[in-house]
Amino acid sequence: MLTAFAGQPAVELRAPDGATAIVLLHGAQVVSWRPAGGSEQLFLSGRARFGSGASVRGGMPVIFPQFNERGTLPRHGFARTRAWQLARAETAADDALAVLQLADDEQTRALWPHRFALELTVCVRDRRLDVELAVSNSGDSAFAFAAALHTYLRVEEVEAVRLSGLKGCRCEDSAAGRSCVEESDTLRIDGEIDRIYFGAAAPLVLAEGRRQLRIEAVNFPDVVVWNPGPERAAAMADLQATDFRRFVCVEAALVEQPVSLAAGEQWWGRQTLIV
Ligand code: TA6
Repeated sequence: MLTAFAGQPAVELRAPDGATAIVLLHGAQVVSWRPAGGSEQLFLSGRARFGSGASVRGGMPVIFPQFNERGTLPRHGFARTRAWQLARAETAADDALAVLQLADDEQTRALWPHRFALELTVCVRDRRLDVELAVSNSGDSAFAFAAALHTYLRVEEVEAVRLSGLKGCRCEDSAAGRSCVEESDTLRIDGEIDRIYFGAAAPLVLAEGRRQLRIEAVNFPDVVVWNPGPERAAAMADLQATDFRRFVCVEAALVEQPVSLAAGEQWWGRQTLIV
């Protein structure tokens, strides 16, 4: 159902079992997910900026075709700052889903000279959220891209969180500027963290007290874990100083080896969250 969220066009998904999600057309950004019988699972900053050209701080920004500053495009590419089209929204017997689309136009081609079509499918049911990104090359020459679902997971207190499933993964510690290998079974977030874990195969589990969130990904080989910590958060205009305590980003990502798509080819990747 089309609705408004923070004054912006959005689609609200409501499964028959009570699970809900809200997706902004701007950026095709999921900004809310409540599993059936549960509470909000995504963090959205009270100081988030909305509207034309904005990157909305929180929810699940879609990163495409560039990750962070690994290229010449604006940081994290342009998909998160563009208006997408709602192609379809429907409620079935046991789920609700929406499909949003973005295609190249003069502005994207001025930044990145390729013809593409993106489709984001968001599906809620019971205690799970599935988000699938499909990328098609609609032009006549190949292109390579990076992508991520930059998920802001809401937590009560970030220092109480434990993230498991990354042990043994090679990583790049962007905050410290060095390569690393994850040694711990359960990662704690006790300050700024900005790491890319490569080839993370296992499902991850984010635990906080008795709450557990399972994070699965298909075709997103990398995982980014980010929290700005107190100093960086204080310097960010679209976060309150203490907000770094209320989230950790665990991102399904395709960073180390961009995917190359020949003309007419398609790729897809999916992230599933289950409480
Ligand atoms: O995914 C982690 C990261 O790339 C960090 O380096 C951090 O700066 C963050 O994304 C947020 O980026 P943004 O452009 O949304 O401020």
